[in-house]
Amino acid sequence: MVQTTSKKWLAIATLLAGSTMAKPVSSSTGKSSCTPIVRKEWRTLSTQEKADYISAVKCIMTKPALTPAFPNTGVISRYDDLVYTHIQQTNSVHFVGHFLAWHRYFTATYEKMLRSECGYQGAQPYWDWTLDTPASNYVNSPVFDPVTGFGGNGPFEASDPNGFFEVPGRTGGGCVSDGPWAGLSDVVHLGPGPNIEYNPQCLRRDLSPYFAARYLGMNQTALTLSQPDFGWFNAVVDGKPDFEASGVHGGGHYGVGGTLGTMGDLFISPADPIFHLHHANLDRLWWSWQKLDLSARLVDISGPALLMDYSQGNSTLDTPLSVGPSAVDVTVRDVMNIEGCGAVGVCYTYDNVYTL
Ligand SMILES: [Cu+2]
Repeated sequence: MVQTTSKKWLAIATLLAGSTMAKPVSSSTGKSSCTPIVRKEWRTLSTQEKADYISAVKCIMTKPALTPAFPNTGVISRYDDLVYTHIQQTNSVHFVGHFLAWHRYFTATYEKMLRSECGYQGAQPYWDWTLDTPASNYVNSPVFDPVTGFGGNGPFEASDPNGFFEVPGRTGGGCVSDGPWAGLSDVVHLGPGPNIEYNPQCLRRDLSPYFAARYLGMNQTALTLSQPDFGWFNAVVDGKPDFEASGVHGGGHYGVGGTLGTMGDLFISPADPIFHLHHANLDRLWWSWQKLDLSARLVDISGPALLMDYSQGNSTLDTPLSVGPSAVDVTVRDVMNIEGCGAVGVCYTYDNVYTL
C-alpha cells in the first residue's frame, strides 16, 4: 500500500517541485552556490572538537528559554525549548511521512543554536552506530566515553512488571554514572511523557547492546538504504512500534534508552544530547538514500500525514514544519536538499555517506 500511494504522490510532488525549487541550487550540477558546513562522525573529531561540542551543549542548557513560561513551567532553557516543541508535536511528527523532514529541521535548528548562541564553530556531529556493532563492541562506543563523550549507562534498575514495555536486553535504567551529566539531578526538566510542568530529573540511560546490534548494524542499514521509494524508505527507517519489528530509528532510541532511559521516552527523548547524534545519522542515512538518485529523491515524499493513518492522505512537499520559537516555520520542500542554502531551510552536508 505504501508503494502504490507514494507513486501517485511522487508524480504530483515532481510537478510541484519543478517550479518552486530553491534558487541557490544549481539544477545542472546539484551543487549549491554557498558552502554548507560539514558534519562528521563523533569518533573522527579531535579531543578538542569533542570538548567544544559538549561545552556548547552545556551552554545552550543555561540560556534562558524563549517559550512563554506559563503554563510551561518546566521549560527553563533554550535546550528545553526544543524538548518542549518535541513533546507538543510528538503525535504529529512520528510515524508520518514528514517524520524525517521534521527531525532534519529540528536537529539543524539545534546545530544553528549551538553555533549562533554558544559560539560553537563546528557542525553537528553524527553517530554512525554501524561502527559499534556487534553487541560486544557497543558499550565501548566513543559516544559513551566518560571523558571525551556523553557518558554511558546508568546502574541496573528493575522496571515496573506491569509497565507498558520491556526493551529486550536492557542493562541499566538508572541515572548516568559517568560523563558530563553524572551526579546531576536536574538535567531533564520535562516529562516523563507529555508532562510540561517542572519536574527535575537526572539523565537516565538503559543501554541494550542486544537491541542495538539487532537494529543498528550494517544489515539493517543496508536494508533501509535499498528501498525503492520514499514511502518504503520511511516505513523501514521507522519499522513497526513493536520490538520484534523495529527499524534503525527505534534501534537508537531503545538501544540507548531501553525501558527506563530518557532516549526511550518518545516525548522527551531529545533531553538526552545523544538524540541529536542519533538523528543526525538517521538524516545522513536519508541523505545517502537521496544521493543514490538525487534528482528524483529531492522531491520524493510520501507517507501518512497523520499518525500511521494511511486512509487520509499523504505528507507532501507543502506539509508545514514548525520547531517552535527557535526557527521560522518552513515546509518539507525547504529541507529536502540539505545543501540547499536557501533563504530558509537547512545548509550543511556530510563528510561521507552510506553506499549500497
Ligand atoms: Cu522525535
